[in-house]
Amino acid sequence: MSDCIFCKIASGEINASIVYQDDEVVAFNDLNPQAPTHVLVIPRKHVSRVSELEEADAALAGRLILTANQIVRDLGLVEAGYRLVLNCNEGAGQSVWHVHLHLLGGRTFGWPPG
Ligand code: DGP
Repeated sequence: MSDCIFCKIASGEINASIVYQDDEVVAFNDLNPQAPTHVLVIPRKHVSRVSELEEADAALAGRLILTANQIVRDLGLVEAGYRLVLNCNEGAGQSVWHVHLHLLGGRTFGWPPG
């Protein structure tokens, strides 16, 4: 989508601190980190919100989680614990309309989340 900031990051039109990318997904550091490690994992395909993922996107949705898992393994964060978050719609705090998986690590997290 031409006016989507995360599509522009995926295409390289806008700079981001990219930690991983392949044909399907891009992972980059969040501009406003909420933890020592805060990476966003996005599909290259534009999907506005997680509720709009369809059956045909099953492998892609799984790829987001597997990519996050690889990043936390590379960073040595698995044992300490980490959190994966998908905010859907404004009521849950979504502010960018392109599916993104938050990967948060490097500190302890409370429950329930705010
Ligand atoms: P959410 O609130 O779940 O929609 O998360 C959106 C996140 O995206 C938020 O943590 C800040 C981050 N973000 C917004 N704009 C940019 C940007 O231009 N670059 C990067 N790296 N992160 C961004």
